[in-house]
Amino acid sequence: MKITAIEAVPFAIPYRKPLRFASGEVHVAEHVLVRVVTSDGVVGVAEAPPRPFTYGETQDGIVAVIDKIFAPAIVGLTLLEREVVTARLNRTIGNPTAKSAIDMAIWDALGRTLGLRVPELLGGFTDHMRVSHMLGFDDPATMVAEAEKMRDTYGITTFKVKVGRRPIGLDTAVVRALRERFGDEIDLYVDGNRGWTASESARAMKQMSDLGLLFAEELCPADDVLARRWLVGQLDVPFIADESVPTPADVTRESLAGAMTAVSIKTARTGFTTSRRVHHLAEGLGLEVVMGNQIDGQIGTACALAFGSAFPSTSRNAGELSNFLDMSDDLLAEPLEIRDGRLHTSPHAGIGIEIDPDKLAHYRTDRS
Ligand code: MUC
Ligand code: MG
Repeated sequence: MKITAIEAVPFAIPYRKPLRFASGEVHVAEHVLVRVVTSDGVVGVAEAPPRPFTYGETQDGIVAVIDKIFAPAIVGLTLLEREVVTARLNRTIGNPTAKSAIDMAIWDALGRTLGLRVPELLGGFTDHMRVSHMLGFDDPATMVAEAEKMRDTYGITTFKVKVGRRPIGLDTAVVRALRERFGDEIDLYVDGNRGWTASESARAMKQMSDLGLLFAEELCPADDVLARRWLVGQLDVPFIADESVPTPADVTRESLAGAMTAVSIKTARTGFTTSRRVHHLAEGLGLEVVMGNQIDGQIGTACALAFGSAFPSTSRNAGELSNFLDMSDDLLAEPLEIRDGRLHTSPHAGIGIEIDPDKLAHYRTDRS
């Protein structure tokens, strides 16, 4: 069970269509595959998605921090020393997705070594999650057509609509068009990625007050401290904090400040070990939970599903588990399949995924 190597392999897979939102856009999945190799010959895998507009990480930076700092600090530990791993990773500031991919690949290797499934090692609450699809910026007709395709093809009936553009009517028109097209058939919530001010957010939420939204997410910056508290205090739906709470301490701070009433747990940024801490904190503070999407590929989605299915609060709401559908290809030997609006956890040990070696050889960018 000794960790003998940690490998960071950059790869690039184009999106069929880019995802656009208030803080950025993604055209190509330039992620890093992380492999944890053990003395028993077991290999655990996970992926790190660099999101410079959210965490400041880049693909090159993730490879460098793993090769130069994290791998030397962790090789030689066993798979059971996960808290030692976490403590050593946390000696370095930032780099959340690089740390998380290492953590999750270690859990994967542990599950494979023991012949046990990670969802059950984590909590084992259920074997599936309902799926929520994230709709990026476009005009109302195109976004309605995408929702229609997702519902007809995959049975998805929960949609997170990206908002935060100016004028606010651009986005409120989209949400209204979706509600008018689908009526009560679908659930809707909105995510502003800090694009609006607090007063714009308040106005937009008033304009949409008849549209039955489930949540509002990160509509304005948490750094607008008093304005954000003012906004959250007047909303009649839970306000999800996402990129403003990358650590458990941030969740505590923002909750005590009245700046959030729900939390997005993203395994891409808190792995399994720290996501467990965020989950327990949310339970203690009484925050509603949504499993978020870091614009993950299928590897990252399998990780979010493994964690989300493990607990009641993380599996209650639909999880954001479908944006890999916008990618032109992926690395898994057996692709994830969304059916009847649900994803089921893998029956296999560990996270339950296998990398297709031919696909990896094709998409990796560190070898010509
Ligand atoms: C989301 O929920 O915000 C877009 C930016 C980011 O950090 O994550 C995605 C999705
Ligand atoms: Mg968000």
